[in-house]
Amino acid sequence: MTDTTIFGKIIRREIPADVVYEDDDLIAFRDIAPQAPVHVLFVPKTPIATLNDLQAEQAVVVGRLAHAAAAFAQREGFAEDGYRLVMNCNGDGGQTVFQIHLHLLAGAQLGRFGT
Ligand code: IU
Repeated sequence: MTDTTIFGKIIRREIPADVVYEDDDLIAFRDIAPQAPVHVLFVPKTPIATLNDLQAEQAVVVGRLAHAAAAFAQREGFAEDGYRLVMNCNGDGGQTVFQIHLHLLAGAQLGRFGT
């Protein structure tokens, strides 16, 4: 199945993005509307609309996103200072693009989260 979202277009290079990492399983690029000095999205190449659609046998997909984000933080030198990983799900979670993705936020003392 093909990812029909904007992120699918980025994966297929149909639209540009500031790609910072890619491998067979995922792509990572800078968010166009950054919410922190560093704001990178880690997106699997497997189409999965929301976390609610993640099957047990696909759980490793999310693990790969987290591992790639941690590796990026270490490469970029801010792993020790810290960072935040966020996944939004559906309306109340604030999800706007329906291909699962992990937000990496860093580069400043982040505020507490919630409503
Ligand atoms: P959300 O978790 O679905 O709300 O996050 C979607 C993110 O995708 C959001 O932070 C947007 O700024 C970002 N984004 C992007 O980086 N490039 C795009 O072309 C589009 C959205 I559309």
